[in-house]
Amino acid sequence: MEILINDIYAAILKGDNAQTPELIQAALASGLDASKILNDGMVPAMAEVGHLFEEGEYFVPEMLISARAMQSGMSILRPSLIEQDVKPAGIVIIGTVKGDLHDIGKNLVSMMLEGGGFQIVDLGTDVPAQRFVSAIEEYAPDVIAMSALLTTTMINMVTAIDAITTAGLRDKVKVIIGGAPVTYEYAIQIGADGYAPDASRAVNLTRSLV
Ligand code: B1M
Repeated sequence: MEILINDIYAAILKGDNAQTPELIQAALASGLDASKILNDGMVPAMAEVGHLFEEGEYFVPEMLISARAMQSGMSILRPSLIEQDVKPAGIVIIGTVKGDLHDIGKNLVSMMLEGGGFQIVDLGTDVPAQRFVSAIEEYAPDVIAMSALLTTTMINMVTAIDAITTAGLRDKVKVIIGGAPVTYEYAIQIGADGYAPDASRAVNLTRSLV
């Protein structure tokens, strides 16, 4: 049993997109608990990926490859998790703000958060302020995560936070922001609850807020 968990950990760490789902299938077939596979194999593997990225041993491509293996594994594991009613670490709504079509970084943040055990609702790109509001009403998330890659669209984070406040929902969610032009100072300035410079730190930040 332990061998399978360790194998799953190793497969995700090296980003083996073919082996990861096969091993998870085998682990489930051998009677291993879905939550054990997730919490003892998959989540620690992604945490290590984040650690290696922060240490400068992994770069964005390695992180992406591991995150894809994690996602392939999740597609096998998800039905069993739902069946067992395993609760996520929290619900995160993520989107790239209005006017902005960049989604590579946002998708990476989303994948790493899923790897961290969070349930993700991805609103995509070019997300209008009111869509964040309606998504809060629909999904009751713990965190709203906004991404922007353009200096001209960063301002739409303010518009979104204002809309959330006007709707009377600001005290119901934490707001985190990120993206190449965004800074910690900007997060403070616009009244966000946090800023992360990369996908790995976005997971740590989200954990600290939930
Ligand atoms: Co665009 N683009 N682009 N582009 N593009 C940039 C951002 C730019 C810096 C290039 C340049 O001029 N040097 C520049 C912005 C300049 C500025 O605003 N200061 C720029 C421009 C100008 C434009 C257009 C306006 C070009 C034009 O049409 N004239 C146009 C705008 C379109 C629009 O959005 N309305 C445009 C279009 C495009 C493409 C469509 C061609 C394509 C996007 C494809 C896609 O995303 N599906 C594209 C690309 C690929 C880039 C560059 C080359 C790469 C961005 C990327 O994916 N990086 C970029 C130049 C660059 O960054 N070197 C550029 C890899 C990714 C993993 O990193 O997204 O930074 P990043 O995400 C990181 C962190 O930022 C952080 O974590 C991620 C991973 O660790 N992070 C978060 C991101 N979101 C986060 C959220 C968080 C926390 C962390 O919490 C919520």
